[in-house]
Amino acid sequence: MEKGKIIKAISGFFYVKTEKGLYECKGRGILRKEKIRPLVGDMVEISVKEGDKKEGIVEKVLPRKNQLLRPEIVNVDQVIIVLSSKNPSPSLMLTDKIISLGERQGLSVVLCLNKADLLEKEDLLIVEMKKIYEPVGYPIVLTSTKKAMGIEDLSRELKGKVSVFAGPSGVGKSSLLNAIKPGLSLKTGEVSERIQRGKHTTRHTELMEIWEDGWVADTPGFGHLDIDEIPREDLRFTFRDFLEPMEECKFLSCLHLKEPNCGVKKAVKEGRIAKKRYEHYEHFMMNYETKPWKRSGM
Ligand SMILES: Nc1nc2c(ncn2[C@@H]2O[C@H](COP(=O)(O)OP(=O)(O)OP(=O)(O)O)[C@@H](O)[C@H]2O)c(=O)[nH]1
Ligand SMILES: [Mg+2]
Ligand SMILES: [Zn+2]
Repeated sequence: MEKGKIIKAISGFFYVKTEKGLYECKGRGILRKEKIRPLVGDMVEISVKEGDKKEGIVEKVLPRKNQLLRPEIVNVDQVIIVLSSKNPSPSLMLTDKIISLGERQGLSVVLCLNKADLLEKEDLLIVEMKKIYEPVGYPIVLTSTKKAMGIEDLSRELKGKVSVFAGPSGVGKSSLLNAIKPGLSLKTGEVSERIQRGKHTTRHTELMEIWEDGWVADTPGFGHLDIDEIPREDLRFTFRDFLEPMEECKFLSCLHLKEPNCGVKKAVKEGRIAKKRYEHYEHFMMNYETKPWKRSGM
């Protein structure tokens, strides 16, 4: 039996990296029966087929540390949220969604604002994002693959961790990885002029060991994310900037919406919580309310 890590999964095949090299594997039938679907990032045990073709069978999936649904990957330490400053323009609402989903899985979060070459250095967008996210504790790295800017800074954030690049199609996730490690030669694609959206060039999540102590996953871009996998009552705990002000709420059960004597709303008023962050929280909470059938067990 060999131990390894699934780095890619394509149409029923799992590519498992072991100390003895890369094996193309099928899953053992029992896994399907037990409803265990091996995923990229999984540590697995494989039995190796005889012969020199480097084929095997995934026999066992070891316990997972965490799991993201979109992009689908397990056992990561950190999410790098990649946004582009233009073409397509960034959505801070989507950013806050990814942050909450990441926080829920215990991941650290780094924001990467790519295509910085399309902005002035002190563009309002940069100023706004720094003002909102840096005080919460999320670093923002400005990058441009066209001007080879910020690539070192981004590389530094990746050292010693398993990171997943997440963000819309066309923001430059694969381009950034190519800039960080030119040998990767990942496929990149144009952004559609007409609708200002990427063309979903990357089709599969792939984990790459870019240094001895750093793994990174390139992933397909997504347009839409559901926050509903977080129970509504728990969403407040995924807003890190709410945690301290929350201690002043009169009610432990306070959801920071219409309740009296709410520490979070007070902090928003006093500027200790960014208004945008609170607005997004409120928006997410209202959206759960309009979709009651999605709530637990219904
Ligand atoms: N101006 C500018 N364009 C960039 C930069 N980085 C990437 N691009 C362009 O943006 C387009 C999309 O890049 P990709 O790397 O394919 O984007 P992606 O995020 O991997 O997209 P998907 O795989 O579809 O999710 C390409 O045309 C790149 O040349 C940048 O820093 N500045
Ligand atoms: Mg890509
Ligand atoms: Zn409150």
